[in-house]
Amino acid sequence: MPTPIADGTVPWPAEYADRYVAAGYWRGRSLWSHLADVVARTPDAVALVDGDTRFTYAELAARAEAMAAGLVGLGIAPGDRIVVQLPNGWEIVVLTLACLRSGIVPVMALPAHRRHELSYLVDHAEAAAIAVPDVLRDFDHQAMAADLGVAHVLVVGEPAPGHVDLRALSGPSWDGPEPGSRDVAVFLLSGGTTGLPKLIARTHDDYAYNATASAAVCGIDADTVYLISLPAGHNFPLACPGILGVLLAGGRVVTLPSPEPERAFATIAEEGVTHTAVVPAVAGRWLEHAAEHGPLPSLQVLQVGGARLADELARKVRPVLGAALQQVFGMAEGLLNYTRLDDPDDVVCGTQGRPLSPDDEVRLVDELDQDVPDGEPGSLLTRGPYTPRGYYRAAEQNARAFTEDGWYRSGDICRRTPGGYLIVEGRDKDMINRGGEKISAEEVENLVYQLPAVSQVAAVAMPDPVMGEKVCVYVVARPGSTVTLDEVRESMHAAGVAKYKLPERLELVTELATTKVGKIDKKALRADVAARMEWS
Ligand code: OOB
Repeated sequence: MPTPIADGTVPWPAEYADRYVAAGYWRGRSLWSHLADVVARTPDAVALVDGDTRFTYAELAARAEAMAAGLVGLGIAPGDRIVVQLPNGWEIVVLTLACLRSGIVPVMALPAHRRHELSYLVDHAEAAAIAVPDVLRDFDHQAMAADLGVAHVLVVGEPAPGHVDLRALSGPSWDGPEPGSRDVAVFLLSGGTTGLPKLIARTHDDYAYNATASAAVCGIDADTVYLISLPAGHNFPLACPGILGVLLAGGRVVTLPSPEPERAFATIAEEGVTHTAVVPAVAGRWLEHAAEHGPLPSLQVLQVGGARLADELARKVRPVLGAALQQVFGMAEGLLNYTRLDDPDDVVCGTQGRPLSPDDEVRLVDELDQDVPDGEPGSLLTRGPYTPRGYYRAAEQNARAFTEDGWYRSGDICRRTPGGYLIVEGRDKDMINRGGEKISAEEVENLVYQLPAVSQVAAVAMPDPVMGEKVCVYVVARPGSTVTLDEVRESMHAAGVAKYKLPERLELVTELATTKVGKIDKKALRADVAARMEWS
């Protein structure tokens, strides 16, 4: 029997929960029940578009209910976990909704993940099942999944013997109870600062608020056509407002497997897409594409977040794409900041927004956790109605990542403007942000230490004009040995690590600079690699 989820979560203290209920943020209902309202109101409106596949709200709900029945029929019980590793398409939407209906909890992995990441997720979540594509971009996900020791492998595509065809999965109608509003709705993955990723348990109450309040500040309604092209397992395209926020507002979700500009522009034009979300690296590519091929007439709002958007790029969005920019500074752990659609240009282009909820608490503090004055950079701490108080089954990490009174230490260094907007200046967490994908330096270092010739290693961010940052490793080799970038990449690849985490530069050095207290001086290494790149 898997551990009951409630044994591994850190609930909000009762006084806060009561306050969030009283303020109307927590509505005491499951995400499914909110969707059911929309289905009842507009059963024939188109809810979901994936290429030639189009589902109305009634069809989408019927599919999700049938899939929920099929999952339960396989013996997967409410409260069990499914690791979801599907590319964008109707299947991931239906599976997620089937989970929200049944109380089975999806663990949102990414298509880029490999054996190293997935085996950890399967173990840590004690997953009963995994959902994968068959072969995607020449990689055999189904074969990988078969080796993970999970009871059920659900496949989009031709299932191998013993595996289940997810698309055909349905069961005799099942009318089990909906999950409770304080139950966990989804597990998101943390951005990665520790050796192993952490799971973030988002409840129905908090995630419904996250999605609906986000939809409100993005101007989402029944006329919205929202394109999802970032991996749907990320919080941003899933619920900020993303798939869930748009469906709960009665709008239309259009999915694409990637934000590649040619196809994205064609889809936006064909489907009359009004809103979409991208990371800065994609915004840059779209701006280049639009400069050559023209703007996107239907697009009203381009949300950009996940990494710092350069002010120069921000200023180009309106004139080049013809859409309003909305900056989003968010985290899977909760807190979301948005610029508002009626904010003046200098706010929209020069800040990363302000908190979504009146009850988001944000502190900017110095090394001693003392508040810094407005205008000064400080480390961001937060609590609020959609920011859980701890990671799932991670007591040791929680002691570091959360203060005793429940503030989440985001590791982001921000300044606050007099108007209450945040500007992200940097970070004090050991993470590399490669085009919005977060890579833990510690995780990379642990993997590089597997090479016998490595005596010492430090992974740091190096600047990259397209991705923003990439991974560079500084390596001290053992006496008489040497280490190459190819060897490092090959060994990580052989360990089944996601490709985006592989270092893209290696500096062989005789020693690593240290700080006064004897820690590796990563700041000095980041400055060193930036300088080396300028010269080369
Ligand atoms: C989003 O979520 P995560 O969990 O992948 O990453 C969170 C981290 C933040 O702590 C910050 O370091 C960075 O990503 N970040 C930004 C940013 N948005 C996120 N840094 C600078 N400027 C921004 N606009 O990335 C995420 C979750 C929900 C909505 C949007 C993004």
